[in-house]
Amino acid sequence: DPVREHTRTGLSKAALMQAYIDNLFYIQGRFREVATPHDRYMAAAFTARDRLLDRWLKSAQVFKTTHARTVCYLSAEFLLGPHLLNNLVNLGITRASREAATEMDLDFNAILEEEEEPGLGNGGLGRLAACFMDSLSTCQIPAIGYGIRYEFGIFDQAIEDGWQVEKSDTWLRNGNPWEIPRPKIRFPVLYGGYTQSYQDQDGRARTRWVPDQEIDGMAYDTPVLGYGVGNVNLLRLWKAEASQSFDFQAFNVGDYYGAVHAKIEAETISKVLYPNDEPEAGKALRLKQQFFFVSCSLQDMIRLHLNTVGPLETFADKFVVQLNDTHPSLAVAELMRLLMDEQGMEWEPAWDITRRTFCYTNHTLLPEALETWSVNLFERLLPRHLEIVYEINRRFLDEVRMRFLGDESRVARMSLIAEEGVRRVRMAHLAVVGSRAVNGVAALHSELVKTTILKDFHDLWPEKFHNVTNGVTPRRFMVVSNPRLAHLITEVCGDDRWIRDLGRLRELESHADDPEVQARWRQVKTAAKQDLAVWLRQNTGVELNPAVMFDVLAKRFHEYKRQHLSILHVIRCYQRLKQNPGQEMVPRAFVFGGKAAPGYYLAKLIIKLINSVAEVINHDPQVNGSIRVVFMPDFNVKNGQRLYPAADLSEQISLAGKEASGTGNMKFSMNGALTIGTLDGANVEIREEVGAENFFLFGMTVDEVRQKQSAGYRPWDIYNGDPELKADIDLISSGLFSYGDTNLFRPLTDHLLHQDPFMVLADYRAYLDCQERVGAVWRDPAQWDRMSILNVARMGKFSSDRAIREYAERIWQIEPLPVALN
Ligand code: 26R
Repeated sequence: DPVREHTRTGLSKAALMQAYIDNLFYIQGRFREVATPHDRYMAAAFTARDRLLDRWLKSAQVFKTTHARTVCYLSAEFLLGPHLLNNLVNLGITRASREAATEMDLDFNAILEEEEEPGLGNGGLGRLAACFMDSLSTCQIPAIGYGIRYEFGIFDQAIEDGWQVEKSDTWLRNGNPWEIPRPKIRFPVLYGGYTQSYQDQDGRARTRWVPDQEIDGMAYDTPVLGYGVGNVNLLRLWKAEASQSFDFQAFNVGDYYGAVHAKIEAETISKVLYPNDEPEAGKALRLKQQFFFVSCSLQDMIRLHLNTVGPLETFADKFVVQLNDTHPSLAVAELMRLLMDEQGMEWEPAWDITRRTFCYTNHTLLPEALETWSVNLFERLLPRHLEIVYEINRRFLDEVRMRFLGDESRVARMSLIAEEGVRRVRMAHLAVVGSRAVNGVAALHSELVKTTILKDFHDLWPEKFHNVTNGVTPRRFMVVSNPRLAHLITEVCGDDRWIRDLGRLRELESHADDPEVQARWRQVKTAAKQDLAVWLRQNTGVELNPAVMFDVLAKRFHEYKRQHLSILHVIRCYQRLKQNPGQEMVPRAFVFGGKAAPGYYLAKLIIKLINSVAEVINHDPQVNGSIRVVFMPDFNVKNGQRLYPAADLSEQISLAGKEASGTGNMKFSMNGALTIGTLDGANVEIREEVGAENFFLFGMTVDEVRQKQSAGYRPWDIYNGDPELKADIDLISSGLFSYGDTNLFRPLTDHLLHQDPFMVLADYRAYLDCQERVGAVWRDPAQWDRMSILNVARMGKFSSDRAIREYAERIWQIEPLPVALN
């Protein structure tokens, strides 16, 4: 009976309408007549949130009464993306919501557009954490995500005169309806000062840390509902505040200005996300951020444990803590400190608990991205933790010496402290020594972890090393972002069970050659391209024809990802058309997107080059009927959701051995794009799954890269040996794309000709040849559609549900705990 259905929990159209009207009035304080688009969004968001909270409380009850083993996912980044539609999908009420909106004469899509996304991450690593939160809930694994509630997330990117310009992200300005502040869940976090020895009541030698700064972390909770289940997990993000005791003292001694200053300084800690994927030496604030969220999270776990299960001896049975890269690896030292200094435990039992609690995921092989902190800075901020790290190291190196007698160079390589130059703490070593399990994020990457950066550790503890290939959530990246495709798949497969069991997409295989399915498949793709074209016209002024191939490269800008290889291909197409206007060429729209770290000069210059090439090509009537180039500004989750459904070709062209996994590669392929890619990261496994004949492979293998490098790589010789390559680079140097300025792109061209650390020139010819094959297949639409359907049909492995199940079984030893949906 819809009339009696509860306004805050009911799922019918009638209940949703009533809830929306109530929320608009009682929460936003607005009459419908004067409501702004933002008011409407808030009312809709609260309507969804009410329905989450109902399930959340039930989940919390079940987890508490069963003393459920719980995964704690510690991550400095959670790149969540917009919540509203995702939550409606997981609640199963998209249709009812749409109908409710229509009946109230509201523009449903406009309401969705109004949401400002929480961009609390840089790229792959942060988005992976968000996909994992969705899958943990959907797979019914009790979990808490712990991180930082940055007031400013990743910057918004604008393009001005072809250059990237960073604008500050003000996602909290209009309020965040998805979080629940918990002013009473608050922990002190300490920094600085010194340590001293003392004897406790039993006469035992103990260490006391006398810090000189204390701040508070306050919890903000966001409920994360699984798809079609009652399970809701918690994302708990910490905000830094001045500690109340400190505050009080300062005001009392009459130091008003000092007290206000301390407040500002405390709040700085969670103010802004570092927008880099590379460490900056000596950034004390970043180390403070890492310690801040780690300390709050561990204190929270200990509190939860003491309140429910009891003795800390069972801590590692109650919790398993996954470290998302080394950013939270201070947790190893902090848990030791909490157990010993605060809870009175001895070293051995504390170390036993610590080592049974943590697991560590590595996300990068790039030496420059491996975190180290100078011993000086570490000691200044965390003197007690440095002592603990030294003691862990002393005991660990004894173990190494016992195993490898006399091998002192091995001892030096494995030490937690790098001794060459300024002494530094190696965070990856700390994470490995303090963990039960270590994993890479794709099969190739995990092998390289074992044989290169962590080889010595693999020699010592081979059983610690695992692979869990990444995955992405099909809810957000198919159902939410590509409803037309989801609808078609459901119809062809006969039901929508594929959404939670992605292996069921295999049903599509038998329809890959069906002309009727192909036609509808093509219509769906064209409609998505149409949508993207409208957005791009409105936001960049560039017009794209949805009938041409959309060739898309979207990801963070990094030399190793080789966006410049792709732009060389664009320039080649341009020159061929100019030199031979009658030439038959498959028309393409080249779409680029991605942010560069604000201090990464070459990456920003590559963005400028793309925009400069776009400017020339798009304004040249001789070619712009065949090729167009557009740079989508501000590539983020929301814009990604516009891009993935509209791509025909997905560019995954990193130098082999450099991309740990990639996850964009999966998002594109799941939406029916074919991949042109190297044998790198998860591309290897995607190709295995979809079949070599359905994947455009090019480029050197990891071994070939090694051979070329050790033989002495000379890009200059390649340039001189390939007239087309030479002409492409020379065209950049000529100033054609820079209003005659022959110096603008010099740093880039010189770098390519004389260094080329990511071997763009070495793979150039293979890439062009492969692009020819792409063009040839495009000319045969039935062939293309068949390959596209088979790509989607065979992507089941790349659901983050599969990844989470592998973690649960092989690494976490945790079982699903269903929460009933009533
Ligand atoms: C040290 C610090 C400043 C830092 C270094 C590196 C911060 C952030 C990074 C980014 C890394 C860790 C990252 O995002 N790696 C990406 O992780 C994805 C998820 O596993 C992979 O798909 C992707 O290949 C990898 O680059």
